[in-house]
Amino acid sequence: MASTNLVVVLGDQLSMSLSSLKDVERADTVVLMAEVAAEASYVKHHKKKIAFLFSAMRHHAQALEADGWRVDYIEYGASGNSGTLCSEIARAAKRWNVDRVFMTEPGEWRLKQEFEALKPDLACPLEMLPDDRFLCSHAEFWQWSKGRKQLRMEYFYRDMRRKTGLLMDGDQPEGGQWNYDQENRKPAADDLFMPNPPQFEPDSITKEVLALCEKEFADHVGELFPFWLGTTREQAEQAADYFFEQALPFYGDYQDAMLVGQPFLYHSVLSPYINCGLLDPLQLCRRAEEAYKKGRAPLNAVEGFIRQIIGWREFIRGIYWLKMPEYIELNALDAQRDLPAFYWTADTQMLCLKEAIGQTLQHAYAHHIQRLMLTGNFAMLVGVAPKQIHEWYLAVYADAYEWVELPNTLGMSQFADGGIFASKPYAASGNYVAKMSNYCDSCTYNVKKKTGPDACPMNALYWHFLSRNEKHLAKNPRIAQIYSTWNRMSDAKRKEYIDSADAFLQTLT
Ligand code: FAD
Ligand code: DLZ
Repeated sequence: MASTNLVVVLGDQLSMSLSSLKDVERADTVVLMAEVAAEASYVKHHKKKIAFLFSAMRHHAQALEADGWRVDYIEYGASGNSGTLCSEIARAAKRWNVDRVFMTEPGEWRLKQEFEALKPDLACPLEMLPDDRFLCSHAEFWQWSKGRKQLRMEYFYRDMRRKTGLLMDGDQPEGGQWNYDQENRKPAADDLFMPNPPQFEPDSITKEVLALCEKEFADHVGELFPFWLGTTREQAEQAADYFFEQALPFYGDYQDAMLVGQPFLYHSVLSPYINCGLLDPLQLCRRAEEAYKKGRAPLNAVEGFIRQIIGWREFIRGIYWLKMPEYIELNALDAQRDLPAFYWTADTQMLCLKEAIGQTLQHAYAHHIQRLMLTGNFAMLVGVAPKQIHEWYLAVYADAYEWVELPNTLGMSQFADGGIFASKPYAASGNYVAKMSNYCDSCTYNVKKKTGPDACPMNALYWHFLSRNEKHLAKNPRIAQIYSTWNRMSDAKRKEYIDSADAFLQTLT
């Protein structure tokens, strides 16, 4: 070999056309992939998430080899596995006596710092390349954000529509509107046909990984079996096919709906595959656009899906890299409560939370409204410390990586960043849950009652949250109206709410 390159491929970089692989020759290159204890345990990730990622990594290594790459794959139990990515890179650089180390930059600030710190310890240069699987580079987002008083996804999204040409009619949005969200708030009827994402039978690689996870991560959250996630690119494509055929047409209408026993509804359940690199987000958007053009899905569904990906997903990543490392420390509402124990067990009488957490423990999945308006809303109402709820979300979902999870949690769901990109807290009482779901119909608590031990706790907690945060929130024009309702109530009524919420909070462990 003339000069030897080591290309490091991380667990969420399972794309064949990664930037780090573009400018090197197969003959001069060793690809390093490593399953390491530090990444599996820096939060105690859901067992299914680790099994999914390790199996997807092993399958990806095979796909790279089939494509002519030489892969040095370090399994979790391999002798000499030092347990961290940095020390595995250092070991491999020595083992292969390489001249240069390349990698596509990691998705998390923490890792980027670790790799920067590794550079002086290596005998050769380490170069991090931009992750071009995203539409918007860090520099572009910084440029977009510069000088803006408010960072709002909607305006960023319009730029991404113009940039990609997705759903554009010349320089105008298809159908005359940029956003059809108003049409996307139908509650689902109990008897609606619900597609279920395809379930994949574990192959021998996955079975081996499942045995490993059962042994090594027994004390981690969540249920390993039944294991149904796809772990190859082909299976991820099958899951996408299924979504486009069965669910996309109704995706818009029922995007905010929730139903007992229905964890997936019309959501795509593609985020685990997108975030680890098995599916290409822009290609998915192009397929959705094609479905609209061929009359197979309505505009509100297709626009909604495309907005989540080129709008929210890109915007959230932009916020993460713009605001880290300070962002993770923010606690604008000074919330200090410990995360309630039932977040780890689903052992609660509140049916909405029992369902959302129960399916999370089972599938490592909950859809957006469950994350935002159930587990997120409740944590904010009771005042959970942002770092604790952040670490919970990062651990429990198969799609969770800090770059996407942190701003969604701290900013969107907890308002812990004081409104860097959300114009108001997503706070809601039981009323919202009753409107968008059928959870309340069979709940122990009565959503129509406002206070007292059998009233839905979220009703009094909602006012407790607003009352105790008045100094932070009362000036926000988007909730001024709610504060005037609160201030028009009699002292006795307000006291009843506060006492009822306090009584509930005292029972919360
Ligand atoms: P769909 O509803 O089918 O949406 C299609 C795709 O759009 C998703 O696959 C995803 O790639 C993208 N998307 C949708 N909403 C968002 C969003 N707000 N931010 C970024 N991408 C989005 N998403 C993650 O990918 N990882 C996380 O760790 C994560 N943590 C979250 C934490 C909280 C508190 C909240 C409120 C949201 C979080 N989200 C996260 C966003 C969203 O809930 C998930 O992307 C979505 O539920 C994934 O399921 P799906 O693939 O069925 O999504
Ligand atoms: C999430 C994760 C896990 C559980 N394990 C590994 C691993 O063993 N090896 C690896 O390269 N990556 C893993 N990852 C993903 C990394 O944590 C990921 O690259 C960062 O979260 C950056 O987004």
